[in-house]
Amino acid sequence: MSQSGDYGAENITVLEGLEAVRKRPGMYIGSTGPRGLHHLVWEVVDNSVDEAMAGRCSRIEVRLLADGGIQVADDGRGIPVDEHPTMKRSALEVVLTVLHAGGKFDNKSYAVSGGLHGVGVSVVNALSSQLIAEIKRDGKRYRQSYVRGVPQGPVATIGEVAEDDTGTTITFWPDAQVFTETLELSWDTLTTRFRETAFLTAGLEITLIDERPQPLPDLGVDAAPEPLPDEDPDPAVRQVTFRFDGGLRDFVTHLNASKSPLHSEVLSFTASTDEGSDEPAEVEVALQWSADSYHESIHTFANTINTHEGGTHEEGFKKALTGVVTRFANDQKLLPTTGKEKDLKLTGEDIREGLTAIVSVKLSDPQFEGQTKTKLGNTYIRSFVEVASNERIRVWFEEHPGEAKAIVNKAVHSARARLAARQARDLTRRKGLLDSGNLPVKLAECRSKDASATEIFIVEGDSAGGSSKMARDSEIQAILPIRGKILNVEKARLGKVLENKEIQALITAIGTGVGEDFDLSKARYHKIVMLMDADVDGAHIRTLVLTFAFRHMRQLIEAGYVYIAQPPLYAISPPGARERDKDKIRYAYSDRERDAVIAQIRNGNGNGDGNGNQGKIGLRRFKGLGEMDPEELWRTTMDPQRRVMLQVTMDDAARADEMFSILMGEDVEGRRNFIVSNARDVRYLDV
Ligand code: 0RA
Repeated sequence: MSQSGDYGAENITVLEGLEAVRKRPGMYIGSTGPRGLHHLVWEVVDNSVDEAMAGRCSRIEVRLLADGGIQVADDGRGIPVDEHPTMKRSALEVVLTVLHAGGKFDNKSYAVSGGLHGVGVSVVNALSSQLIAEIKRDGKRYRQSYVRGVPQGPVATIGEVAEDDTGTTITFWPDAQVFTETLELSWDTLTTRFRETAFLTAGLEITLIDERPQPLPDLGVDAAPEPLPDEDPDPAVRQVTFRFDGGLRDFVTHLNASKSPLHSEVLSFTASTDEGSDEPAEVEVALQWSADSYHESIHTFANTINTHEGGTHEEGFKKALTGVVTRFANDQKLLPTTGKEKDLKLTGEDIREGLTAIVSVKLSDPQFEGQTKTKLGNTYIRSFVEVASNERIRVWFEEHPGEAKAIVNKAVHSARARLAARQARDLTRRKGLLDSGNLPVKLAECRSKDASATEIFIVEGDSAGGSSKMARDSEIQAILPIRGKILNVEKARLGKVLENKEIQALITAIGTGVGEDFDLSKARYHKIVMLMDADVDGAHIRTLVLTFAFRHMRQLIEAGYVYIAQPPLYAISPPGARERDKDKIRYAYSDRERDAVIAQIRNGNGNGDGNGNQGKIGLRRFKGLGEMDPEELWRTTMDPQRRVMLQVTMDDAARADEMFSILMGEDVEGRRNFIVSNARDVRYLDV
């Protein structure tokens, strides 16, 4: 509390507020794990994005500093530094210390705001061991620094700049006392989010620069590890810039990159409520059907926040789409009127088969509902989006009759396939192929029949299946080995998917059924664990299984039943420790961790021999689960008392689905590269 000046009532309130945040960080940022850590970055960047949405900022640069700090710089107007009339302190200090002040302390500044998960930068400040704000405004450069939310002095003028040079730079160091689990930000999580933000804010340029030290090159270990297949061979500073002048149209084109469009032009439009409306809102939509895709992929956003659980904007859009296409089909007499198909009707799902769409709304008072607070609840948005979409899609259909007919024809095909699939499913059901009475032969069942206590490990290949069978606790752990490439579920309808033996085994073992027949209460295990090798094939098959679950067994993910096991990548034994000195072996789950463990042993913090002996450190790399003996697999990965597993969230599943759609094109090389560069990311899937 080195700040000069008196501490009046406001100060006490402020300190109490920050104290509350430090006491219960989870209440403000959800968790103190990796998710909460990333939340800090979103919070700061979203403030700059707000400035961009107000049309006042065109570039944001995010820098991951070598010392663990995160720097977010924008070229907006700069947070005002003049004295706030009631708070008797600079506006900057109010933003950084008063809960919920955010960038919106001056309500007129923004019509809409994305910082809506929106706890405000003051929360970031409270949870940072240090934070420095630098503002360029009115020809001057200002600076103020904080320690755990407490200002270290008033705002200081530290230099001059050109009158038109403005912007805000916030640099913060997440507090190790708060984020005890990890301080490591995931490159892939950050780039995914920033790419999305850039798509949603056309013209905004977002750059991410990673200055963190890369894994140490020479460790002097006895066996220098060859690079993993997913390891960047040139660990230079990573940097990427996202900017999409086409906004949502570019987003749709990106998502459909590996597909064949049914119509070349992306259908897109924007609409806003009338000037002076009580409930001002804007909607932006882009959509395109693909000829060779059989599922729908609708992504919705409210104030740039991904509304994974949908909500009123999605409902309004779907209703309009079904209405317009159905009316067009009827008016143009495109539906069969004779023969055994004369009663064929198009459902919304038929119409959305092969559709990729983005619906983005902006509004001033978004209500977020649902399990993960990612479902938009404002009812007026439903009719606003519906009316706007109705009109604009109808006009596009009238102006593009050829394309419109192709779209309707695709829907008719889908309706036929839906009826055929129902018959196929009935048949499959009659044959009992998906019944739990008919458990797959490859399943090594557990003894307990109490679903809430049991787990099933889905493992890849027979040899991994063998070790995990020996490793497991057969009372509560079942093993289902599945073979290699199960099936490309991207380009197949459910009916076709169900013919696949590996998929059948999976469904039967889980017990819930799929699609319309899904019944969560029939789940035979409450933990469904994917246990795959930490390599490209493992990542591939995990993505396949996740995508299948996302599309056809979604409630399984929503219920939190799906997990990813975390087998270690390395076993490290200190000098002198023999291979079988089990207690002394340390395990590492990433290259960085491997290096940290080795450094620790070298510095004598680990299990040295006490004589300063710098002998050889033993390093084993597990190329696959098959290389671990059963006891080791149990100890590191399967033992409920010791293992760490990632619970798959809808976010992860949606991302896997998206990744999958992009991957499954004909471009095999591009696909391989994508999997390789993302394989590492599975470790952060809970973010
Ligand atoms: C309120 C008013 C004004 C700017 C901002 C907030 C602002 C906040 C942030 C947070 C990160 N970057 C930001 N950039 C700007 C300016 C009002 C005016 O100049 O008229």
